[in-house]
Amino acid sequence: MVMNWRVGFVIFIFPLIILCISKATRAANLSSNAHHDYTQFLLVNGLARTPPMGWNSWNHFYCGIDERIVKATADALVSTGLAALGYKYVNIDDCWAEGNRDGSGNLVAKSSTFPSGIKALANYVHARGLKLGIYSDAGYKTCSKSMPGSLGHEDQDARTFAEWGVDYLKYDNCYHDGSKPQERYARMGSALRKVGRPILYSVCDWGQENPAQWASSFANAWRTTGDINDTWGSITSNADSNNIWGRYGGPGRWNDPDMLEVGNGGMSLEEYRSHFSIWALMKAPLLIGCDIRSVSRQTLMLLRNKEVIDVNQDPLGVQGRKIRSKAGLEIWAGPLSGKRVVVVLWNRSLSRAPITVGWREVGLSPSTGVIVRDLWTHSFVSRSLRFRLTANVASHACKMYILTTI
Ligand SMILES: *[C@@H]1O[C@H](CO)[C@@H](O)[C@H](O)[C@H]1NC(C)=O
Ligand SMILES: *[C@@H]1O[C@H](CO)[C@@H](O)[C@H](O)[C@H]1NC(C)=O
Ligand SMILES: CC(=O)N[C@H]1CO[C@H](CO)[C@@H](O)[C@@H]1O
Repeated sequence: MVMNWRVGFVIFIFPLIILCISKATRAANLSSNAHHDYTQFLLVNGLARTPPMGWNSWNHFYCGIDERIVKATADALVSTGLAALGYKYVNIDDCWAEGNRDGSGNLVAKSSTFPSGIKALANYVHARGLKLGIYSDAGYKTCSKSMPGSLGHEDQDARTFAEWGVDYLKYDNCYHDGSKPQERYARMGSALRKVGRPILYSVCDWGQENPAQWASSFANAWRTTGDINDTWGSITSNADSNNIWGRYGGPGRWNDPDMLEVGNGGMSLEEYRSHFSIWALMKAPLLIGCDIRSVSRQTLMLLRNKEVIDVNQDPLGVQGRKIRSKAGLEIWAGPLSGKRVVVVLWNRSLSRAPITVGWREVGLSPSTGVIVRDLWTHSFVSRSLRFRLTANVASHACKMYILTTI
């Protein structure tokens, strides 16, 4: 099934738009899940059936990376148990290559920081049951300006990545020629399809020109936002921007509000808990952005919450969304497999307050008895609750539940 993005647009996106327009005119009805009909449309590479999970170097290290750090991170993913929970992509971001291509026009790993080369690194990572991701740019230089981008070298670079055993490409948007991202990103998508190795393709054009509307025929994920940073303002703003495109995500193709900041030190524990919970509910890629070699117990407690990870990796693959918001009171919810519903009560304001969610607003019949599971206390709140649930939520904190009708 090889197709260019225009054909993809007509076959996949156009019906989705019609579906969205017709759905948007109705009240939220989470049990009516027309999206489910589209889960068969995985990309031809078959990847990202559920949102990708792993680690990326940028949020903590920026350009300060080398092969020692990447190897130690791979080891730490295994020793902390994170790898066994699904965090399997070890992704190198910007600054891994020499400033110039070699005589044949190939990208070359930077000899001062990656002296053994990327293929050796891929072997190292693969030997631990993990996968290696790399980074390039749909322009002439990457954003750091320290290495070449792939614009005009798409086929050659895709072949290089495949030869090295790369499993994932994050493709950035700096220093391009002014042409449309639709064209520049489709070109790399088509190059990757030809190399005979499944490479997860992650579009990073910062949401420009609404990639949700055109990237899903050739990419496994696309950024919906500008770069995240380690602040409350950034995670709330990225969550809201990503929320707009909820109906376009699904198995094989995900909205991406950017990599996790959990553990980088700029936010409180409760703020990081909210960040992780909402990213999981939105079916965002869960790419850890802290230094796993020295990760704290508290950070591990968040990142290793299997009940929350299971929401993110749920086979139904429907992005949860904001269903109510008033005076900092927010309810986010979405359907899960097995006719279950995930709910996050999120208090974005400055003091503790009660938040109530009614069964009707999440698509459940009001008088139905519901089993309520708290995913952060790992306990059952009730095994037969009717009508509604109320919780006291501290400032900037959240509660996360799965509702199962009896
Ligand atoms: C939600 O959708 C389901 C399935 O299409 C339907 O049976 C149910 O009546 C709908 N509920 C509401 C409240 O619209
Ligand atoms: C962090 O992100 C927020 C929201 O996008 C933005 O307003 C702010 O300027 C950013 N801060 C830094 C230091 O980049
Ligand atoms: C979601 C929610 O209940 N938010 C509350 C947080 O606290 C402030 C101040 O008490 C309330 O006004 C919000 O409604």
